[in-house]
Amino acid sequence: MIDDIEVTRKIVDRHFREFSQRVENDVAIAGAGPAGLVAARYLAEEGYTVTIFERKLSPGGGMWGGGMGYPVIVVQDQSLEELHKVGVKTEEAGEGYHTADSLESVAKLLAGAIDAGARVFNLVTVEDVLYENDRVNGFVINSSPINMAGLHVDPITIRAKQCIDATGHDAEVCRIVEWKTGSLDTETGTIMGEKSMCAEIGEKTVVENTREVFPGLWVTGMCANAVMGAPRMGPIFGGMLLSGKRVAEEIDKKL
Ligand code: 48F
Repeated sequence: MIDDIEVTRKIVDRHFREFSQRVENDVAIAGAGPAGLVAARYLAEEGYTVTIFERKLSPGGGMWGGGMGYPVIVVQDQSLEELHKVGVKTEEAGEGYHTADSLESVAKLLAGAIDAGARVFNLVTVEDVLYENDRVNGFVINSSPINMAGLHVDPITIRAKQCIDATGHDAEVCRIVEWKTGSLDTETGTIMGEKSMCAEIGEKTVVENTREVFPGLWVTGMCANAVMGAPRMGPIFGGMLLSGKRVAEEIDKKL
């Protein structure tokens, strides 16, 4: 016999047990796009407690839709390994390009992060940072449905030794930190703003721009280019994957 109340109890018990284990983390990541997922996998593989908070129901960010909704992504020779490591099948397309199914890519990057031990909480929006000892020391989070409805409900807070802004084009966490502290470690001290499409430059700079922009706060993926004033790139994802790897390597040196 199935007791509906037992089903409820099992969900509530497990969720709050797991959530309670993640209120103190080694690394917290805002956004489960490709950069955040790759960073989470590498850091979790090193044995760190890593939690991703993703605003939407589905992790994966801009990768699901490939280019203009055609579910195919492109990567270059240098980043091919990052897809193969999680078992994504790729097709050689000539001149150093490779293609992959965008749905398979998201599914396997997500599975790779979870299998390595990272925890993803979806439907959670990072709306501020925990600011302690002159550094970012965690995230202030709220339920996305509460946030989207504009309800006046106070958020809750989680702590992390290092925090990553992987929120993509909008650089949402950096925007909050810029607004509330008045300064980021960029050329201008502010968010410099994403530039128009140029994959040739954007794919390189997204890796170079992956770094700590405020004590305790790192940027990865499209957020790194948005903060540093570098170009966007289209549905070519090598830079996102390599940026996720880079932020994990840099944070590993700090922890
Ligand atoms: O946008 P997104 O995929 O960022 P990314 O990992 O990759 C960029 C590419 O998809 C693409 C591109 C490729 O060349 O340029 O745009 O840098 O994923 C960002 C994720 O962050 C979530 C958002 O829903 C998405 O899944 N997100 C954004 N703001 C918040 C957030 C927030 N405040 N709290 C939690 N999640």
